[in-house]
Amino acid sequence: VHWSAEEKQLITSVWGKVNVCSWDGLLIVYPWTQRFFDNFGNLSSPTAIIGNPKVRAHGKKVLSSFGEAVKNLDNIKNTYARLSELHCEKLHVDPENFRLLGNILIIVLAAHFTKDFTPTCQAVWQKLVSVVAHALAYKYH
Ligand code: HEG
Repeated sequence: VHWSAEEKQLITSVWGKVNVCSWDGLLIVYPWTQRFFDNFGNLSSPTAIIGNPKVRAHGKKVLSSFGEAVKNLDNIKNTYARLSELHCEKLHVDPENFRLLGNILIIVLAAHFTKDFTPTCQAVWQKLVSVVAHALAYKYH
């Protein structure tokens, strides 16, 4: 993929300012995604999910890993090669889940930035989450 200077700027400006809670959103909005985390303890309600320290720790891990894409926009596929293998071979996570998470991330950004999350800004974020989901699915077979 090619990123214009404006696109890069829109990505880094938004990412730098937000501390996202998309991981909670994934487990709340798409409850079937909880099946990968049956060792995480209480996920019985939105409040339980938001207050669950294991969910929080994992959300930080995933979102900071997403930050690697922001830092390596021109090399996203290589950045996630090892993680793609891990999610496929060891974790058995259906790659559809990467797309679901991308959508939640965009909704969280829209809710946070409201009017500043313009259609142009959304367009570049749609592109980014789709490139990330594609990179994470790349090593699946
Ligand atoms: Mg994944 C572990 C990144 C989406 C399920 N995920 C991890 C780890 C990272 C990561 C960095 C730790 C790897 C390690 O221990 O070496 N995950 C990551 C990214 C994204 C993503 C960047 C999407 C942007 N993960 C994702 C989704 C699911 C999932 C959507 C399932 C719904 N991840 C998953 C599981 C583990 C990881 C089950 C292992 C958790 C554990 O038991 O510690």
